[in-house]
Amino acid sequence: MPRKVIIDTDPGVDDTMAIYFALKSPELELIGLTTIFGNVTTELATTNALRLMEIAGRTDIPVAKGSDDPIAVPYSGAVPFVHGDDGQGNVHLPPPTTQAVDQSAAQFIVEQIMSQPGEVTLIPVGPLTNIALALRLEPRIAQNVKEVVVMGGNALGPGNASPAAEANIRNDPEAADVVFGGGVAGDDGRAGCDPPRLYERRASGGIRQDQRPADTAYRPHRAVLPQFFQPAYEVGWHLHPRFVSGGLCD
Ligand SMILES: [Ca+2]
Repeated sequence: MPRKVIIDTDPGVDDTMAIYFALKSPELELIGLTTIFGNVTTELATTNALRLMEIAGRTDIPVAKGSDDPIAVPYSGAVPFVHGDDGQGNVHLPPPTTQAVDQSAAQFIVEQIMSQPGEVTLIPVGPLTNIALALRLEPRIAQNVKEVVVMGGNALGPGNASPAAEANIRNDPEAADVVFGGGVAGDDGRAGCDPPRLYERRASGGIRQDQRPADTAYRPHRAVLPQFFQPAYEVGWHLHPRFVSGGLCD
């Protein structure tokens, strides 16, 4: 039985890879995308998410639009130098013909988790705003979600958004505070351990050194390619815990 997952996303070339990785993984059933600001505005993230489902021929998978702003402050703006003006590497594909569902991302997350208790895994690969809003809307999702696999946080290495901060947490630290303090625990009780697991490896130089040639190839966008792979790493870690080695929690 494949695991049901919701990817909360701000596509983003990197998140695009993660979403398609999930779609092609028989171990997972992608039951929805929820969108959030980050690489691009929430509006553009929603446009991109809808288009990705159309390209994949999976318009049966609902897309729910998320919050336009962090919990406490206005959105600081897109970062087109990373993923292009369109968030997809400046490929400027036609707009989607489908629309987001008539539910907010937080409402969608709550409905899915509460209607399928213990079955739904959240994979947020952007700021944690939607997850925090869902927790505020229905705190019991903390006990009814199967697992939350977060791409965020920076425990042991330099940040990618400041000398110390990782972008997804930095883009809404108040939301991260709500989520990490919200009583969400995985079925093995190791909630909060996974971002350090990833970032310890990144900080060790393993990922950066491995991907250096590709990083150079992507220089027109001045991107750091390992960041493009990290959301896919999140999905991969969920499939196979040893997909990413090392970490604080072993
Ligand atoms: Ca992302």
